[in-house]
Amino acid sequence: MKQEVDELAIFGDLPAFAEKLHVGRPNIGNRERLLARINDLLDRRWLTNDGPYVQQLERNLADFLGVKHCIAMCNATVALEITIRAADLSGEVIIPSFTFIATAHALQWQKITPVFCDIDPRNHMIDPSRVEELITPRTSGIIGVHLWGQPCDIEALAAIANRHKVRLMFDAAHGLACSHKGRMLGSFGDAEVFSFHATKFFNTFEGGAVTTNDDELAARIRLMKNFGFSGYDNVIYIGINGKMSELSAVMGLTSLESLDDFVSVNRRNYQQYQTEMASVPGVKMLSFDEREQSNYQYIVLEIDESITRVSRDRLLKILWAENVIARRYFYPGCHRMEPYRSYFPQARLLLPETEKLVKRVLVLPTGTAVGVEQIAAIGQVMRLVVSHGEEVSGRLSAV
Ligand code: T4K
Repeated sequence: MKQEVDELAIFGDLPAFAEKLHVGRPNIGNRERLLARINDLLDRRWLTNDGPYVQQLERNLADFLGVKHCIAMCNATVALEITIRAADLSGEVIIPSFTFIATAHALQWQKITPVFCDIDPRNHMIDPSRVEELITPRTSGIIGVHLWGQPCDIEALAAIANRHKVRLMFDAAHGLACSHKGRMLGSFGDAEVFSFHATKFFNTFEGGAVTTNDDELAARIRLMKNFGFSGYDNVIYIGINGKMSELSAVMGLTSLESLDDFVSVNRRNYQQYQTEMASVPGVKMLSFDEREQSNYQYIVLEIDESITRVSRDRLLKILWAENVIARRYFYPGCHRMEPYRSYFPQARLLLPETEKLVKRVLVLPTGTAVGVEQIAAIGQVMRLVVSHGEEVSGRLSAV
């Protein structure tokens, strides 16, 4: 015990814990270039409504992703809503329950029923072998979610969508700069939707984009995100305000220039975490496929409580008390949140893998605000708590 007490004393002095380490701390590009662009947009007095910086960002992103159309938006939730409407989805749409609530809300907001599908426990994503049994005459589409920046089973979902003549879209909120079979996410299915929220690998403060190779769909989405205006004084469609501002666009253009730096810091952090977590019993870390391009933005652990001597939730509290603001994404699953919990009280019976996974996952901080020494310190805390359980955890923190 003496050694642990000594280690505990060291923890108190570690700079890593002097301030909070959050999951989701934004990656920020070159400040001078960003401020110069902000000055420029102020000088031009063109702040929003398809301004030159938004157009530039759309072109640069479309080139980067190898897709015909990129339509920048105010956030991914509105982008999902608009795309769902532009693609004429109705009735029921199959999605995973293990996702951020926005995937489900974007449907329900439009009175379309999200039908929750179970996940493959190996990669946490929608399990294509469970999709087909959920298809009914009311099914109009499938939305796969590329969780943690990893592609879901695109080919299997495309085969099902083709067979049943339903739309296939992807929630690619986590997926910028990630590839599938060497091709960037962004041009699969009928359309893909990215989030550029502050917490994402690439951010525009708030923001998002729809990408598609479908000319007609792109044209409808463009109209819908601008109230349905087709030129001055002429509205030809029902629309909403989904526009991205110039301020967001300059943040995006600046972030794009730093993308390689963001990836290399995240990859370094990921490798450091791999080393640390290899020696934490009962903890498995999700790995990225090194043959593909990844943004390494999510450090995702699965905690096996039958091996660790503390529960996942106790571990989370201890980490918080130690200023490591880890998260239980996407606990407890959309099906256990309102209104879905009330609408589908039996949904959990069809989601056994989701039910297990939401109790196991813990996401740790990474990104350009996190350094390797801090990760090493997190590793030390995890090793101590997990191997000595309550005995040590009571001393580590007052939670
Ligand atoms: N689909 C999927 C699969 C998604 O994950 C998301 C969003 C969407 C769709 C919808 O995209 P958007 O409409 O947002 O573009 C956060 C984000 O707000 C949300 O965008 C994201 N997913 C989700 C996974 O995470 P919360 O409720 O966890 O946010 P919050 O405020 O707790 O912040 C998360 C962490 O980030 C905290 O530890 C604090 C830190 N943080 C946050 C902000 C905003 C910072 O350090 N700086 C910041 O500026 O949802």
